[in-house]
Amino acid sequence: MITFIPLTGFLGAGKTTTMTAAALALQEQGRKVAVITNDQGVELVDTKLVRSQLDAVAEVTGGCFCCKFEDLVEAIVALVASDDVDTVIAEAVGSCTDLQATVVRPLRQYYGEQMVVAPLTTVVDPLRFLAFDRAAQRGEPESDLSYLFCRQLTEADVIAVNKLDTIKPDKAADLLARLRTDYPNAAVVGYCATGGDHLPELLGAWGGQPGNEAVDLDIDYDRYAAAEAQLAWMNQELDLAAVDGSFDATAWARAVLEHLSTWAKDNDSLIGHAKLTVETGGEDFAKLSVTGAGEEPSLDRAAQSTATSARAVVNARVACEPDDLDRAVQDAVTAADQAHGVTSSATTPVSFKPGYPRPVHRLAAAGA
Ligand SMILES: Nc1nc2c(ncn2[C@@H]2O[C@H](COP(=O)(O)OP(=O)(O)OP(=O)(O)O)[C@@H](O)[C@H]2O)c(=O)[nH]1
Ligand SMILES: [Mg+2]
Repeated sequence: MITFIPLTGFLGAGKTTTMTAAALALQEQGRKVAVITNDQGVELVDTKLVRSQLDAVAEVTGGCFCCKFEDLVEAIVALVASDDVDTVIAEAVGSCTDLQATVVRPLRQYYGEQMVVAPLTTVVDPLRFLAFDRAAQRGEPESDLSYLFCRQLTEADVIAVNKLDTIKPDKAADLLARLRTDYPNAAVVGYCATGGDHLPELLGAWGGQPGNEAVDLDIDYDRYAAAEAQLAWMNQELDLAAVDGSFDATAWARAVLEHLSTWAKDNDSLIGHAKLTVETGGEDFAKLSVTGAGEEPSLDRAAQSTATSARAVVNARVACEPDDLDRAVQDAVTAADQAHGVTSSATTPVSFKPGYPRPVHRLAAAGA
């Protein structure tokens, strides 16, 4: 019997970081853990980063778990068969919701003899929560993105409040208390995936009872689809070459994301998550992210050496029109090229908007 641990949560909340940290911690305890990343595109920054830290990694690409349910099952089966795995942690696309009905229940119902499905865990960035909350306090009508964010919280069996290092301890305590009151069906855990603080509490919560197993989520698919479609989606590859000698790939990546972050702030466009890897040859690569308009990029991995040539991959979800995101990234790349002595050429286009979510299965709670 294997254990399957499903993670959901808004873009950039820290699902990949949590999944990796949890996998390493569980491996220390003697478990054999694999992870599954998931995105609409095929060239995933998340997969690249996780593969540098873990052996057993699979990806479901070209759609979310609910629309690619059979691909998810195939990925689990293949991991278990080839790597002798006993635990699989999987992160859903950050703009996805209704996973109790479309993924968790179908897995329990159709594959319950082969796997135990752990409580559905929604990873939350406290600053994102507080930003949506401030808009509500100001009396603004609930945006579709805020609606989506709220559905992800409502269906959680475990609310995993990550990035506790980014807010003051008294604010963190208030937030956890408030979430416990507002979402009484969920176990609420605060932790820090990058530093590891309180991670054991999250692992412990995965052994608990799923409080929302028997509850149907009240969800309006038109609003959910509208929220998903607000976020243009980019997966772009670029070939980079130094104009003269070599260049600093980490600094180039930082310049691209800084430029994009500033553009998003000036245009009042929410950044869900913009992430970038730059491979400089062999196993060496840089990876940076930005998860809010106007925010500084965070460095997840620096390149070890300067490069004469490199290959970059950009994955971005930003609330704007796809053409605008294309132009913004192009401008950001041009600025970074000029600042760091690089010529670059994009080898793949372009941004798009995701279609209407059409889950393969959608099961009501037993007895509902
Ligand atoms: N300060 C801080 N940053 C964190 C923490 N956990 C994750 N991050 C950073 O947040 C950024 C996004 O993290 P990811 O793990 O990629 O987030 P995600 O939810 O998988 O993002 P998507 O898959 O794009 O939805 C990265 O730069 C991480 O390093 C944390 O505990 N503290
Ligand atoms: Mg991720």
